[in-house]
Amino acid sequence: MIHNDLPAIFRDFNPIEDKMLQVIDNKGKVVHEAWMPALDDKTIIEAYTQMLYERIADEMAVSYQRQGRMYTYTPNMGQEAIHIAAGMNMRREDWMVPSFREMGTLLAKGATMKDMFLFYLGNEYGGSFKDAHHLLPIAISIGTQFHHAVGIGYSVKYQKKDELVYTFIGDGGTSEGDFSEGLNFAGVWQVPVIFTIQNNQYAISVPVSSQTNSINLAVKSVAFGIPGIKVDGNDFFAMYHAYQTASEYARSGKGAVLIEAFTYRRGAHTTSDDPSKYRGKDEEELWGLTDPLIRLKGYMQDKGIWTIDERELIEEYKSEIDAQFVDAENNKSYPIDDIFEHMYTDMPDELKRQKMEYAQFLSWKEKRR
Ligand SMILES: Cc1ncc(C[n+]2csc(CCOP(=O)(O)OP(=O)(O)O)c2C)c(N)n1
Ligand SMILES: [Mg+2]
Repeated sequence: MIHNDLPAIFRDFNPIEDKMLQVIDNKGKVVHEAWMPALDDKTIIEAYTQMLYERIADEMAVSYQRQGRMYTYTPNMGQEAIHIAAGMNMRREDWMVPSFREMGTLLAKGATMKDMFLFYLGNEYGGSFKDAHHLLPIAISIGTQFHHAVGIGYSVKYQKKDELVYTFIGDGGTSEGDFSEGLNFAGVWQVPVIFTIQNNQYAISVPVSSQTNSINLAVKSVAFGIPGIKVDGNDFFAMYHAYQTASEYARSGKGAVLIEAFTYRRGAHTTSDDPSKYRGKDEEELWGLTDPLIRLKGYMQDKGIWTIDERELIEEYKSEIDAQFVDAENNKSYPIDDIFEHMYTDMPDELKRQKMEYAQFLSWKEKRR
């Protein structure tokens, strides 16, 4: 049962009525003052610079892949408002259980671009985020992270710890069994988990209209008895407000929340994908007008609080990110054990066999040199 003293936004934006929480329009003008989160100018500027950093890092990652210096990469362009709003609401003790398209949130949680690059370079050190606190590895198998998230949520609640769990999934991921299993578990046990569906309109080439017959994705929360809300995912203020309210709700012991962040994947699914095969330029241009960076900058310019030389800042970011990439490129080796350990306390025989086979393969390769 959903608690009666539900925060107002969950009533005012009831997903059954297909309403969407929005604070600013495409130009950054405030259209719903009532939902504007109380943030000082410094925090707003900080949010924009974090979004800009993620955008630049993303562009550079695509470029390294195109230069043949990195393997497949999953671009984040267009989804930065979600990532940074989530990151800014997370406390050190909160858990982040990622999917694979939340780079800005990972950075906010203490991962570095070097960690990200190592992951995309196929290095076992990448993606384990050993130096970040309460950050789980990237989950490529769609939906699996939901089980980990609710398991941690259960443990946190059982131990009466003041910790929240944030987890992410894509629109396509909502068709996986793990999605429903995770939400059902969260509803039954009222675990402190904040689920975000990044509805970026596509699962590779499959549009969300072919993914579900529901009026939206937030409405799926109703069946599991947890509050849900659809939010303009390209509106930093709306996302911030949603995360702030959801985290207060979950922290007060009332259980989980489902947020559908309505957004658009402006780039390709991965660097091996060509979106022009399944969507038109017109659609891309229309969504381009809702870009989260343009909107937040519009807001700051209207208010006269954006005085930084952006070109200079971008150059600064670029050289810092490039240094981290070169560092990752030069950090190629890792112990073979790292590939096979960390999953089981006692390694099963099948894994032991694979490890031996791989060691033999490496020594065969070495001899051929
Ligand atoms: C269990 C599983 N099935 C299939 C895939 C291949 N796959 C990788 S990404 C993807 C689409 C995911 O779409 P969505 O959930 O909308 O997330 P997005 O990529 O748009 O962020 C698929 C089918 C996978 N990684 N895992
Ligand atoms: Mg998607």
